[in-house]
Amino acid sequence: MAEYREVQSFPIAPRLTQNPKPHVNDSTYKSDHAASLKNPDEFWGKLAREMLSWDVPFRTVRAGGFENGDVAWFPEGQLNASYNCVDRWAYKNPDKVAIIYEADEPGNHEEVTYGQLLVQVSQLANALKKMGVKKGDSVIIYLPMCPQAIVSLLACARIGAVHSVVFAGFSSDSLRDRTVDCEARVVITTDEGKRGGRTIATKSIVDAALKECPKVEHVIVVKRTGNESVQLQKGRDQWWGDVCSRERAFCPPVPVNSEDPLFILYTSGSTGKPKGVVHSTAGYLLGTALTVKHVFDVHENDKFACMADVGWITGHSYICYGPLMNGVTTLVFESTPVYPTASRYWDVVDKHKITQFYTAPTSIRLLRRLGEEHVNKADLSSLRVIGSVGEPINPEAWEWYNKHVGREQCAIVDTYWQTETGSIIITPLPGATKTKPGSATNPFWGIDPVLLDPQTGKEVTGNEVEGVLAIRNPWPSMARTVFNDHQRYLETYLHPYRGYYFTGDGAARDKDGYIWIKGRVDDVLNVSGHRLSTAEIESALISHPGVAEAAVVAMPDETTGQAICAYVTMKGDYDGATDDSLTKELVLVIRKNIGPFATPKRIIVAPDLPKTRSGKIMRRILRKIASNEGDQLGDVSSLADPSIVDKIKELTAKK
Ligand code: 6R9
Repeated sequence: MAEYREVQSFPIAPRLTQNPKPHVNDSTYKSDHAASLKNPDEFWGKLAREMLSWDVPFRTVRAGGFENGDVAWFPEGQLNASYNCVDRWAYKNPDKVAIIYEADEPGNHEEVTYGQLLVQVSQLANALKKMGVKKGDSVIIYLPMCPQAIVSLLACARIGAVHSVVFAGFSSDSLRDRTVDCEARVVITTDEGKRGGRTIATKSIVDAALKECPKVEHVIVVKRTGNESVQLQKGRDQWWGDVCSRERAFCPPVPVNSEDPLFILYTSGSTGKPKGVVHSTAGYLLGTALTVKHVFDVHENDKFACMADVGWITGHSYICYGPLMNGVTTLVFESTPVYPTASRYWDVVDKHKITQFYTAPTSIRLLRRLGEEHVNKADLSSLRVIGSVGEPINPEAWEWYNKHVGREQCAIVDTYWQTETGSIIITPLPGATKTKPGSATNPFWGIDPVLLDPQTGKEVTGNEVEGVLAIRNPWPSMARTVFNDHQRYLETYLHPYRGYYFTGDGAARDKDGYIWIKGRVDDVLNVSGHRLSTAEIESALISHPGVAEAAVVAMPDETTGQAICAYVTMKGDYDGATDDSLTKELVLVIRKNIGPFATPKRIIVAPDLPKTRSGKIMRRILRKIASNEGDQLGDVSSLADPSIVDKIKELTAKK
């Protein structure tokens, strides 16, 4: 624990001691957190009435629990997510900007007001209805960053349909699997995408995927580049513009039950098959609304910029739902931090006078490496709160972020959460929490985190201790199930340690009770904040005809946090490619099966893998070797063939 002891602690940021006054201070944080655990019904009941608009009020605040995985919040209530995100603000102030769309090419930006958003959402919702989409049906959204992505989410929500966004970096195979799994009949995509000056052939990826999705009847295509070679398939595909312009500009929102699903989002777990995490409506909206308001200290005229992609949970909660639930302006950013130059983020903040900025440590590390001159020339005085998410942020990156982006004036919030938690669960609050670089600090309201001994499952109490991170009590925005596989939900989250939600992360509590997240304790990798399962990558590798076995482990990487290192052995009779071209083939296999973002940094062809006598691959040993800790392997004599360790070390050392 020594490493957590002597770090510098930062006081409340100067800009948070001025106007507007922050919503929360140290004493209100503490008393509200205590109240949220002591009287959850009263605490959450009040907030749900204040922050959500209900068609039918709820009577019960909480029902069910962890034992059967039947958690329900506000169960008798009915509401509509798109009404809550759009109509409320459109009626009050139709000209207020809801979305700023910053296109890939600088200089191209568009604004969508709340009034316009209501029309666009309504038209698409009407079109979906005409295609036969009903309450409870799933719709696949395979869109790069564009305002239509937000419109699509909300249009589904408006008619009670369940959206399932597939990140537009996924391959056609991944898209196919997800489309089949959630039984979608409609897919929304673009002709092509634009990112960092490159063109992405989204429509042709959809076409390839749909060859094996017999249930899909309709594809709606947003015209992004207008490339004429992109073809529409007759009877199946239609342009977004054509589909929407035919429709009436108002669609009545369909009230759904609090517990009806709002969306499915696939995420990687410790087995090869991605899980369709299901979020419900009311609890999720409350969690995202409340965290945007308090974790980012959002006020009425703020402009919120979350640089994630809408294909991940961060985009769902902090580009779409959370900011719109607060009626503020949200940024949809199509480009990358380095296009056309490494000052792109800062130019955007400066140009739109962004007040909250939210990104991942991997981008911060990249920009730090590229030099201060890019950030120093921008006027960033509009910023008040800057956030980090996705992986542990190392203190050097935190301090750079604080100094060069926050200019030592802004609150830095290192926010810990997961696809499954729906919204932020461990985080500083800008007006309340003294921060320590690298620590996500304290639980948000309603969250009761504990550290468990991984062997005994007993709570590790007191300070200066470590364990696996679990949550003692249900909270409104937690995922309710895994689509079509409730058993897997129970086995993954609720049954490993009975009575707790298990996060899959290890954590430490320091002398002041602050929480430090240490990373996954399961077979999940975190590359640039993207979650990947080792089993998923291994099964892709094994699909190559020559590969006999594959073992994938993480290796540390200065920019991406972790990088993928794959060890493979070839079948005895394989006489195909040489090492070099084989590596290329294997990269292609992974790109096809998963997507380019899952490309390994290293692929090492080995004569064998370290195995126990019962034939289990010892990934622990490979992990050490890949992390350059090959001298700390301990006793390897129990391996089936201990001599393989030295051979693998040698191969790994060779670049
Ligand atoms: C929101 C999101 C979840 C995993 C999670 C953990 C890691 C996220 C973090 C963090 C340390 C933070 N993680 N935020 N680790 N500090 N502030 O990223 O969701 O893609 O599901 O990933 O990311 O390991 O378990 P998701």
